[in-house]
Amino acid sequence: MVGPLETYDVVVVGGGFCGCYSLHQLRENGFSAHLFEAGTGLGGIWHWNCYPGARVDTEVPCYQLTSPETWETYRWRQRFPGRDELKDYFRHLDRVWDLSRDISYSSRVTAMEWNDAAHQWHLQVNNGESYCTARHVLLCTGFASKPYFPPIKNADVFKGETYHTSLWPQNGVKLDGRRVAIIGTGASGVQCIQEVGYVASQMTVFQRTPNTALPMENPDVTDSRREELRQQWPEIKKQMDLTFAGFDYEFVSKKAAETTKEERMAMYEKLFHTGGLHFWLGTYKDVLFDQDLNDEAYAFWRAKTLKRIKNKRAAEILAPEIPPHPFGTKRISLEQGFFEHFNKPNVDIVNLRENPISELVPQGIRTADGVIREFDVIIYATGFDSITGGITQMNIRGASGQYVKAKWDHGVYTYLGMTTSDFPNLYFTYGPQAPTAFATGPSSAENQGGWVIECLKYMRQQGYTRIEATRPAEENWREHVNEVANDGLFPKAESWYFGANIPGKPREALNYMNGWPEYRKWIWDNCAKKGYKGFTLSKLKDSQPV
Ligand code: NA7
Repeated sequence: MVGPLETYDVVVVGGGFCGCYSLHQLRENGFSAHLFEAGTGLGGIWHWNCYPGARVDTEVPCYQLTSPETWETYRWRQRFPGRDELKDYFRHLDRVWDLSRDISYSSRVTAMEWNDAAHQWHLQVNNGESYCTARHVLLCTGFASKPYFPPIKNADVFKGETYHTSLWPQNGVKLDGRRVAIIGTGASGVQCIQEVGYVASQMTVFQRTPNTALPMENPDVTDSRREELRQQWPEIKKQMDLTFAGFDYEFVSKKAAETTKEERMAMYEKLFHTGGLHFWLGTYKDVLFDQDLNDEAYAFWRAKTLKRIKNKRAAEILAPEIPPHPFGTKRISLEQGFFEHFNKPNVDIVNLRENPISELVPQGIRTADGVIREFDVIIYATGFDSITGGITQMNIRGASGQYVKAKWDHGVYTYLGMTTSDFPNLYFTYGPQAPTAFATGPSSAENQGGWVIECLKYMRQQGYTRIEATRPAEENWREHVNEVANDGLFPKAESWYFGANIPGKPREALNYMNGWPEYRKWIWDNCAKKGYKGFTLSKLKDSQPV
């Protein structure tokens, strides 16, 4: 634990990909930096997400940082690494970069206040257990650090055990032979269900919206494949820089509308069997813009999926004839045997659209039809106050005395998805109005963390001690982000991409949906290379610039 009023050039909050990368780069560039991490270890979401089956949906080698000293010596074991492998990767980063010497673990930044006289942030850790100051603060709190519990009536009367997937006990939970309810079928729900389904004596899934999950296809990375990837990595990296989502594959260059149905079916067949997210982010781009083409892609997915579900009632709930939303406009998950679980006699599914949960009772869950189902364990796989929650929950007070939460209560305003006016010298990565939903931790770390560090170097070189986004710049950025997001089928879905998963949250675009190459033009060509256009820079008299 650092002592009271320790002063740093930069405080980094959060020890996931963005935090690790930024801490290392800051130190390499001569800044004094310290990282506060609420968990007991590195990994960010991969520290907290230790529920059964937790696994990343981005494939190796794209899901890694690109500094040679980190990838040259790491041996990935699976195409889509599981949680233990990801934690192991973070231990590797720690070893290679000696990160922990500048990290305080079990240390949550609970409040921050800007001191305009000193051009400094004053930070409070663990509700006043310790304090420090920093000229700059970089929030690397990720897009999913504030878990969401839906307001279920009498939630506290249940006598069994309840868990949220993202707050899962690090030493595990006994589920073998127990009666388990799982609420939610997003990415976490699907992964959890397909593991719990093997061990629970009875598993009931409470689904609100079907998940058009795609087959993961997750072979081990053989020695020869690993060697092949190592040799191809410099080329793969170049390719990743050119793609929409920072993967090593891209949307098909041809428009679906210019193809025959036979061509499209052949393409869909190939993409579907490639596994991963290819059928979503490697398909024809106009599928996400044209309703007829989109319906066709859904019908393809449905036909494939129905073949796997023998139980007719479950099939209609999991893969209904009418799509719940245009295909691909909510986050698609990857699955491994998920649908087959619903063929088992001890697995049931409740369609919450027809039969919502009315309340919890001591022995389990009562649904609107009056039926009580009894459970030993209830698992909330109900997601997060995504993208903004990790920032707004921190009590951050800006130059005018207002809190970020209050500023964003009726709509998010950021400049370039990394800063917000009235909060000088505050930066965030993997957050609102950035490519977040179609990005990965590593791509956000290097693109956005890299930009922030260049900005700090520029300020140091020029003697600036304060930088603040202007209001017009963030108004323009907000307008652009919303304009791009509303062009296509995405707004038709009730998704966290638009804040729709949290009751009362403003409905607006929380992601920049034009992909990394366009985003990079904005942050570099239209801003940094123009002397940080859209920002006001100033100097503190008699101050040592950092
Ligand atoms: P998600 O993807 O937000 O999924 C949350 C799930 O919980 C989803 O199925 C929701 O249904 C369901 N949910 C939310 N509120 C309720 C209520 N009130 N009643 C019933 N069901 C509810 O979170 P995950 O943790 O799975 O994944 C987060 C991201 O991590 C994921 O997108 C990947 O990027 C990785 P809904 O669909 O809203 O009807």
